[in-house]
Amino acid sequence: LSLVLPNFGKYLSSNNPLLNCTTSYMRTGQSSARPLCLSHCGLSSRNISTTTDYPEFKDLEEIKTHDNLYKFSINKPEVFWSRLARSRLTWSKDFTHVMKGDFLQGKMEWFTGGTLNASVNCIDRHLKTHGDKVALIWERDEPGTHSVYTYRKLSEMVGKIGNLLLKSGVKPGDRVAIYLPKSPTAVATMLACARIGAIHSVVFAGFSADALAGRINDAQAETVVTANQAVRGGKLIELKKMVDSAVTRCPCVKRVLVYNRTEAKVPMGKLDIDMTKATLGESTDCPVVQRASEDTLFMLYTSGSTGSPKGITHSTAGYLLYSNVTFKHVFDYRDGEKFGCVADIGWITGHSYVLYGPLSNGGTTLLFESTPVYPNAGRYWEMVERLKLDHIYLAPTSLRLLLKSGDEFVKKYDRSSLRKLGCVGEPLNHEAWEWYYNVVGERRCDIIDTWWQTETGGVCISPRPSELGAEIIPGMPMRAMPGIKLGLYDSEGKEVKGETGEGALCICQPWPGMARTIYNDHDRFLKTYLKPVPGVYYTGDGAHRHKGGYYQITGRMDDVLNVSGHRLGTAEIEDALDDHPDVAESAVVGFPHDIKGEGIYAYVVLKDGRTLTKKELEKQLKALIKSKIGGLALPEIILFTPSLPRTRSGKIMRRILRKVASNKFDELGDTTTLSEPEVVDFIVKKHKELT
Ligand code: 6R9
Repeated sequence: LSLVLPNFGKYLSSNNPLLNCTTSYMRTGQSSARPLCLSHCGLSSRNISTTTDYPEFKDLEEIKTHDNLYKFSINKPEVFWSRLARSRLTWSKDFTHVMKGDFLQGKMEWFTGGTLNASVNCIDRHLKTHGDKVALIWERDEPGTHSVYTYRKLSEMVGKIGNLLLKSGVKPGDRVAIYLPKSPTAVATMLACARIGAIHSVVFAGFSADALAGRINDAQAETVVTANQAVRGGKLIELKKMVDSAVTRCPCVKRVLVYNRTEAKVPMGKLDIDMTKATLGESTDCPVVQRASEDTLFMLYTSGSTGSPKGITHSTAGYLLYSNVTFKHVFDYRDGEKFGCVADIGWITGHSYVLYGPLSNGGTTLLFESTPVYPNAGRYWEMVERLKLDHIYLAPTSLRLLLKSGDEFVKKYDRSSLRKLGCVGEPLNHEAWEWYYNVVGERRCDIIDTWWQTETGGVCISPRPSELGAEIIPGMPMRAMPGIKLGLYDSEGKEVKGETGEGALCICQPWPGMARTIYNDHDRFLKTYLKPVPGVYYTGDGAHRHKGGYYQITGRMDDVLNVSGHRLGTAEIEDALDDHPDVAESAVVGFPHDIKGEGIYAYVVLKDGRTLTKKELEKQLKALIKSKIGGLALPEIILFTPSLPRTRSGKIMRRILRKVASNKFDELGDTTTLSEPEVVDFIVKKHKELT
């Protein structure tokens, strides 16, 4: 039964306590949650207008509502996407084919024959009329400090960095690793890569030197761009030191560009180039390299259930179009508004909704360098008041953290500028939804819970866009985006038909924004996404389809953890633990965590004959994880055990480990068939002592 979809049971909504509230509401109709009729939101939920929202369909009589538009997008994807591509993007050469290939062939191509450049679409085409418009608002870590960058200023920065990259020998198709704090320099470097046809690979600056080295080597990047230091929550992070350490293990690296985020002087070696000095003499005018639609715009590493992180690869035209269109319609972004996505540029959310979506729409986008609690839990709301943000887009984990600090931190600031409240990364639980809607948004703003993935390029499920007054139900992203055909599949790979049901969430039709491959490993791409259910894209998430066809995400079905909205593979953490000379083996699972959504729980088996105390070992294991992956992968609990529960054929029973970690002792099931049933009693006893 589980041949097709391993781990199938993991998705069931009952396994995710954060969801229970909403699920039971959906099932029983009880709870304070009610479908919200948001007609009072006026324009924000207006009916579709083909003159203002989608001018590219104004000659089509059949499109009057969002529902019509959705059906049209699914039935005539080529017309739908080609019209949008021609009107929303600027091409140096028009395309000849809209789409080729399918999921069964394992190769999809969009807009072939066409050429374009992403930096031209994000900057140059706005310069003539909008050169003085603010492109970036940089909210620096230091509270109360921000600066603004116009499109013209950004264009000059991109030109200088582009010329520096060219002069240093970077060629089209080369990979450039970017390990920078969220800053205008980071955005300009990404766009400079796009301008000269290089592929950027941004590595989140919270990852360790080892993690960075792994990503540099996998991409064979010759160029690394970093900063002397980063500043986060008032603390200095020695980025350049990390790069120095990483580069000793990366023979492919030929140059390291260093941006000075702080005054601190750092040692500079023979590969290092001071970016500030080196760009001084460069021209602001950088030649544009036109790219074929399917040329790679960027790659971004993300965790999978096995092996090392995968270099998810995105195309130039398809990705750019998808981030452009979803940005405009999911958030109903209007000209002149300030969009505040607080995600780091090291994640896909930062790529699509800090950079490519907003800038390709000529919008004003926020670069938030700090944390939600620095200097206190009022940081977001003080910033909203000072900058008059129209939109905020954040992770549920930060809402769960902030709501614990009380409403005063929110209420003392004026939030009347806010129009839409978005979130992404993990299920938005009921309590956090209510708080976001009632307290932060004063019951005025739509809550936009968006579901998507690094691999999907942009939002695929979201309550908006939708009809006038359409309900928004707490706890679920609800509606498929235009062009996205969703399906649920059972453990045998058969589609779950009917209005309601539960199963593996799949996308049944290609869309332009989807990842094209895993860098240098197309077989892994096919195996992970296209082979589990032949003919559709397999997301790895489970979902529940409710009445009305609304989707609720129930969580990952594989061994991927979602810790504070960050994806982490259990295998990566186990690899780091197993590197310790005293560790014989380990098994890592997730458990429900109030704030992080999921916490990390490590079961560790030690070798015989070690001399260190458990306390000392625990310290060393944590240090090891920090150095191999980064602080975001630190386990909450490490439980030392003489062995792990296994089946008689030797397979680790992760299901049991998860149940113990979640305190579900009465759901352990029959343990008598295990090879050493007594180990379960030991683990339960130890767990109770530790928690
Ligand atoms: C954009 C992003 C993707 C995974 C995804 C799912 C989880 C994202 C969610 C959500 C419930 C939502 N996820 N949005 N779960 N509700 N609105 O987060 O990309 O880092 O690749 O993570 O995050 O499990 O599969 P990424």
